[in-house]
Amino acid sequence: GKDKWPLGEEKVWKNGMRAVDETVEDITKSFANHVQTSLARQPYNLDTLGAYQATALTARDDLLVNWNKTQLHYNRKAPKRAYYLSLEFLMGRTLDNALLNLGLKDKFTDGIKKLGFSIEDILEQERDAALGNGGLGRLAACYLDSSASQELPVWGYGLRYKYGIFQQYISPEGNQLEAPDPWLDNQNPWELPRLDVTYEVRFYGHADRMGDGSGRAVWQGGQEVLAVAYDVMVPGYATKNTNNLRLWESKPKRGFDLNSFNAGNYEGAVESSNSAQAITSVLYPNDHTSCKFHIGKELRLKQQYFWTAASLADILRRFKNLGKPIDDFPDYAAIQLNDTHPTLAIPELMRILIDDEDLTWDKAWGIVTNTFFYTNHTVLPEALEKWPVPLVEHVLPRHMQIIYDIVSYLHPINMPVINVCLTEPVGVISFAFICDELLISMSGDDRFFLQAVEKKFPGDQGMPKQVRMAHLACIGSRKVNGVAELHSELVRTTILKDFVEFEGIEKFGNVTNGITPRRWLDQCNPELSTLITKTLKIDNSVWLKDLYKLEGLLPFAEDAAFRKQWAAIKQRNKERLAHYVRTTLGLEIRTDAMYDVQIKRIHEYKRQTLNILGVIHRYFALKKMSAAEKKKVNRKVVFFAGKAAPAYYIAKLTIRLVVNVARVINADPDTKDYLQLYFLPDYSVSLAEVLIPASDISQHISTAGTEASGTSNMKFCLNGGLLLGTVDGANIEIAEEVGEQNVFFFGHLTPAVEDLRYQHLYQPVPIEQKCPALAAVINSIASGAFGDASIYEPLLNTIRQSDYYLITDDFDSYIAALEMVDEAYLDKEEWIKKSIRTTAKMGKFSSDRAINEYAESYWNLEANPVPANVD
Ligand code: GLS
Repeated sequence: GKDKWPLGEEKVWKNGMRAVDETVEDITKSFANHVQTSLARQPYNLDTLGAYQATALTARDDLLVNWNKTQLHYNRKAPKRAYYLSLEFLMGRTLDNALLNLGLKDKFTDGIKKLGFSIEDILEQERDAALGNGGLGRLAACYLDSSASQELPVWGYGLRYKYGIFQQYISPEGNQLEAPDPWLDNQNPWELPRLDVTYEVRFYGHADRMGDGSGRAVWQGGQEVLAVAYDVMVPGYATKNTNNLRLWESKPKRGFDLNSFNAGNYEGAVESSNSAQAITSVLYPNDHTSCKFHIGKELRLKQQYFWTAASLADILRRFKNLGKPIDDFPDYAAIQLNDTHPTLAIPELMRILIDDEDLTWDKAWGIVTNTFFYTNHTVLPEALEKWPVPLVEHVLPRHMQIIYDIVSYLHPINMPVINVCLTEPVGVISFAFICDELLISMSGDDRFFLQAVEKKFPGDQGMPKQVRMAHLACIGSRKVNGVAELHSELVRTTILKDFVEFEGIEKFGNVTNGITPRRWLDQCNPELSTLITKTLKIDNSVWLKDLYKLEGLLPFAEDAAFRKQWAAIKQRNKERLAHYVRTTLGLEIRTDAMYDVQIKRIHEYKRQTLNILGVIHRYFALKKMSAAEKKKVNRKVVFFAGKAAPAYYIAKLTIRLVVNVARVINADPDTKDYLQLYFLPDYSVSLAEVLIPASDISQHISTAGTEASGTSNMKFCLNGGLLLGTVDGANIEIAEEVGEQNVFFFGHLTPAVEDLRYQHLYQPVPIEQKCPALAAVINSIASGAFGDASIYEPLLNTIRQSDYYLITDDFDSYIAALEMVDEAYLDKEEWIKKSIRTTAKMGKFSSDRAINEYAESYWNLEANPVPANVD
């Protein structure tokens, strides 16, 4: 009886309900209507931005029709749902994806043309939603797309940052400059404010145990802020199912503090409101949430708790509406922790179950450990999140009690052992190490914090213990997984080794990452998508939902006419990229060259340094060649793009080196016809969509064992770009699928890495001796070939000294691999065959496959299509 029409006549209601636009005329009517009413503008002076807004509002109405039906259907059926908690959702643009998933792209294109605009121009107006740093946030976005497309009831929960990832500018000297990204300034048609859905979230105060042996406590006082929901529709591809991404915004609980105001303290009154708003104001710009950069960032801890508390409250409210006993909670909700950022959800659910729901500890722990699932995304030791105990105690006193209780509950006898596992003194990563980094790379805030800590706890001893979030996430979850086979094995054998022993190997699995073929092939490479559909002779909605169907392309590698079309599309994609560079940067780049691309966050472990040193090596080799010799070489354009964390000094120096090498090379008449180099500023999802389809070869060259998976490697290969990489992350599984003859591998393997690092420290060999080719390159930089040499000293020293990332060990094999790439490219027909075969074998890397693995093996979740006739 709950969903009866509220008042009046059913027929009248039904008549008034909007349907998804079906005809071109429906679309143009809705567009004109939005111009007139929602935008309050006149058609005669409508600019392209206005046209984008009207288009977006029209598409949004269509999404909302399906979104409402999905809610209704799920409310009636009450299936188990999964919740994906991610601090980052790197969505990029929405309009094109919405039109594709709705199946309305052609009709919108027509209608918009009739109204005097072009769909391409309109799509270009949209600003990226860049609420993420890189791979981890983009993975979350791909998983949302796949969940809806696979008709799985999966809801996302995140934060509605006012500022997304910073915008990157490059100064004339080659320095990265950061500017804020106020992405909401032009209004965001893709979100629905739900001002009625709010929760109160508490910080600080005090937690008093009841003292009745129940373990319960009362937490009160402190600061209370309000979480307000904003909903973002997530349409599935070729289905009505439209899921929801709920983002929280923080607001003061009371507009402002009336008491302070009446006492004449106006500033004090406004301050509390500012401090509440600050919580969701900015995305932290660090990939690999490194404790080096985060140490003691109270605001980040508050972000994490604010978001997990609001999300859990919302999930529990939805569950309670079902009227089931609390013990059944894990049958109705699976909560996926995307990295350790939402780990506080574990003590938070314990708190609710014990303090509010009055459950025994055993019962509560049983529910918690059947509800959560944890995905680890990195094994880099400096990137594992840790929070100082005094800080957690201060901000979340009740949660700190619960964390201690978890420790003693699990292993009352072995408590000291586990205690060391869950919390550890900072001294384990030596204070001196952190300090060294600080002197060069920390921002002011962090330095003050550390100085204060150092004053309070001089030296290494007695530093505050830290809560290790990966350990807490692991013990509080039903299952734990890594994101590629090698990485999952490293999780089991390194960072969570002790837990495998305690809890059994069955708890630890692998789900290799995936990417959505809708955005990363159909949308970004429409010509290739059309060719594939024509060639496979099946509807694109078939292969875009079952990517293994691409195998049908294999025989066409032998078909010369097909190869010609394949190559022509790559060529046009290069021209599209060249056009982008011309119009945005005013630079002319050749299109009759091999395009070699490395685009990702700038990080030492990803080794952009290896790439730029390789470029310099090639440059000097070219300089030595005669004109006749040069004619035989492969023309090449090398592209870099990526942001550096604002406090990551070495990464910023790497950008500076690339920019200055580019300046020299691109201006050198001896070589510029054979080698060009570009650093494209402000890397984003939208820029990736232009770069990836144009690439012949892309570089994924992390030190073995450091890149958990990588996902852009999959995107390049899906678009027929070949892969040059190390035996790391998902590169390995890509090679397994496409065949080793179609990838270019080089470098030392994971098991060798530790010994090599040891040798660097205790049996160092001078670079001149170990790797003369590299020494020559380094010396050229050090002698000023690319501008003021002293600037690059700290960067060069990372290689000359401990060379933690094995540049000196891998350089020669890297150069050899580049030469193999050149050789292979000279045989054009063979190269195109490799390209076709690569695309054909990428079925495994659809995020549909990955999300189904989570649904089946982890969440126990079933597909639940919204029927055609819900109303
Ligand atoms: C990351 C890893 O570094 C990537 O290798 C991985 O593809 C991605 C998604 O699983 O997660 N971990 C991280 O902290 N940032 C990433 O991009």
